[in-house]
Amino acid sequence: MPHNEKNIISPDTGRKDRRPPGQTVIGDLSLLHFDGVPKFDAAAWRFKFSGLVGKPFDLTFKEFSALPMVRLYADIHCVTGWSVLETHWEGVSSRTLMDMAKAKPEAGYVMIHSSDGYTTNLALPDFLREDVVFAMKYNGELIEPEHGFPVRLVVPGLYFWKSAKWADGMEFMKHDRQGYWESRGYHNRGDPWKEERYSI
Ligand SMILES: Nc1nc2c(c(=O)[nH]1)N[C@H]1C(S)=C(S)[C@@H](COP(=O)(O)O)O[C@H]1N2
Ligand SMILES: [Mo]
Repeated sequence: MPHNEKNIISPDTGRKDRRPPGQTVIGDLSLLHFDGVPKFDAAAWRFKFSGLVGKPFDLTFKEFSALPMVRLYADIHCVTGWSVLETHWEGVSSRTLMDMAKAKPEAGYVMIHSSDGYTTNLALPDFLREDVVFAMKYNGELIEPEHGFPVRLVVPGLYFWKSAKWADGMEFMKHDRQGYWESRGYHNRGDPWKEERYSI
């Protein structure tokens, strides 16, 4: 993996109290997904750019793996009440992929798609925060299959359901649309510092 030497420190790690309201700090990520772990086939895998982009296109696994990588230091907060502090990730910045996408000016939202059928929606200002990374490594190792190998989105500033595992596409949208959990009662945005847990 090429490396542009960039180290990103998630701004929330600079807070005096790094534990958001109602959260309990645990040692490592628990495991949560709505369905099984999708099979990965390096030759067939594609990362897809769709919706309001100049022209829809895909990256192969080889092409994705050759993109410039950054390191991310961040805390993770799950809506079910656990937090993991001091996690290390390595991957492609959302801003790098945004530049490649050439999204149309009317695009205001992005839907992240995953190979297990999972989706999650983000407003572009949240998606383009400096600490949003499509990670390939967690704590120095390739991400384990059940935690999202080969590529998992990490959005430290929002509850962890926004951090789509097995991410394989970005769809740019003019109007917001709800993803898997957002359409099942989770909050549309999910800021842990405001306890935006559920919408019902
Ligand atoms: N593709 C996919 N990504 C997903 C999910 C899922 O079901 N499918 N679950 C989300 C939820 S609700 C949580 S809490 C985290 C859990 O990540 P972990 O299993 O690595 O701890 O993944 C998020 N990303
Ligand atoms: Mo979750």
